[in-house]
Amino acid sequence: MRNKILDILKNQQREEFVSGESISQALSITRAAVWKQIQGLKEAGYEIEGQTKKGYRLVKIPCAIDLWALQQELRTQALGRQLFLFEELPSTNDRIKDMARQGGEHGTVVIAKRQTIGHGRMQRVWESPDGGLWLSLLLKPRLSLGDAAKLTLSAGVALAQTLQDLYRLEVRIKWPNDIVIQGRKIAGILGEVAGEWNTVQTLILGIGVNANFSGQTLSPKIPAITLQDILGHEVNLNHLTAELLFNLEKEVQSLEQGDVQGLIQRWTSFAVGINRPVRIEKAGISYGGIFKGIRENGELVLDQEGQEITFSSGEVSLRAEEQYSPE
Ligand code: BT5
Repeated sequence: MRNKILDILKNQQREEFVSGESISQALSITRAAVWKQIQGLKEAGYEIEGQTKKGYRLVKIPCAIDLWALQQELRTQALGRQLFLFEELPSTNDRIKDMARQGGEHGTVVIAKRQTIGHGRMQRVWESPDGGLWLSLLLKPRLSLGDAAKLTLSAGVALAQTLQDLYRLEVRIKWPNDIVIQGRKIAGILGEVAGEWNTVQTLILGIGVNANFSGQTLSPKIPAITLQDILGHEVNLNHLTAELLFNLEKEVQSLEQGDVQGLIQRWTSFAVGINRPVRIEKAGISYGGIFKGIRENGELVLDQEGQEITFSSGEVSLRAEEQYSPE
C-alpha cells in the first residue's frame, strides 16, 4: 500500500498535488487510511507536503535506505533485483550466506540499517552503526575459481569509482581492499566463498561504507572517517547504493569477458603507495621495499633491493611509509 501511494505521488509529480480523495479511490482505502500511510512515509524520511484543499505532493525522498526509493534509482540488470532490507541484522554477510545455501539468485542484495556483529577479515569486528551502508551481495559469476576471487578487487574499484564520481573525492585503495580517504578508512570489503565451489560457484561480497554518521561514533582506536565527516552533510544512501551496484555490475561483466588487465589497471590507478616505499607486516616480521603493484591473482609484489617478493592477502598488512594508514 505504502509503495502504491508513492507510485501515485511520483507519477503525478508534474501535476504537483494529488488529492487524498483520488488516492483513496485509486487504492480503495479510506481517506483516513491514506492519511495514516502518509504519516508513516513522513516518519520514514519522505518529505510530503500536504495542503487541505489540494492534497499531497512528494517533495523529497529520504537519504536513509528505503526499498521503494532504491528501486527507483536502480540501473542494473541483475544486481539488486532481489533486494532485502532489514532494520538490524547480526551481519548481512551471514544472512546472505544462508540465502546462498537455499539457492539464492545471482545478484541478490541484503542490506541492514545496522549490524550487531558485523565482521571483517579474519573475524575482525566491523563496527556498523545506523547511517552506514552495510550491504552484501550474492554472486554466481561465469568465472573460474581463480577469476572469481578477483571480484573483491572489482568491488574495490567499483566502490572507489562510485565515491569519486558522486562526491568528487580523492579516493584510494589500500591493498588488499581498504577504501581510504585522507589516509583514513572509509569503507571495507569482505569477499567470502559460500557453498561448494565445484558445483555452483557462489561468492559473497560484503561492503561496508561509513556514510551518514560521525566517525566519533566508532571506537577511538579505529582510524576511520565517514562521508558525513568529509562532506559535512548526509548523502542519499539509495543513490549511493544504486550507483555502486551499477559500477559493480560493469566490473563483473568486464571480468566475465576476460578483461583482467583492465581490472588490474583500474585497481592500480587507485592504489596507495604504488612505486613507493612501503612496509609489509607478516607474522610479526616487517618487510620494507618498493610496492610494484599486484599480480593477476591479487598478490602484492614488493621489490626488495632488486628482488621481487609476493604476498597474498589475509596473512599480511601494508603500511605506506609516507602516509599514516589504518590496519
Ligand atoms: C574489512 O575487514 O574491511 C571488511 C569489512 C566488511 C564490512 C561489511 S559490512 C556488510 C558486510 N557484513 C559484514 O558482517 N561485513 C561486511 P578488515 O580489512 O579485516 O578490517 C577490519 C578492521 O577495520 C577492524 O579490525 C577495525 O580496525 C577497522 N574497522 C572496524 N569497523 C570499522 C569502520 N566502521 N570503519 C573503518 N574501520 C573499521
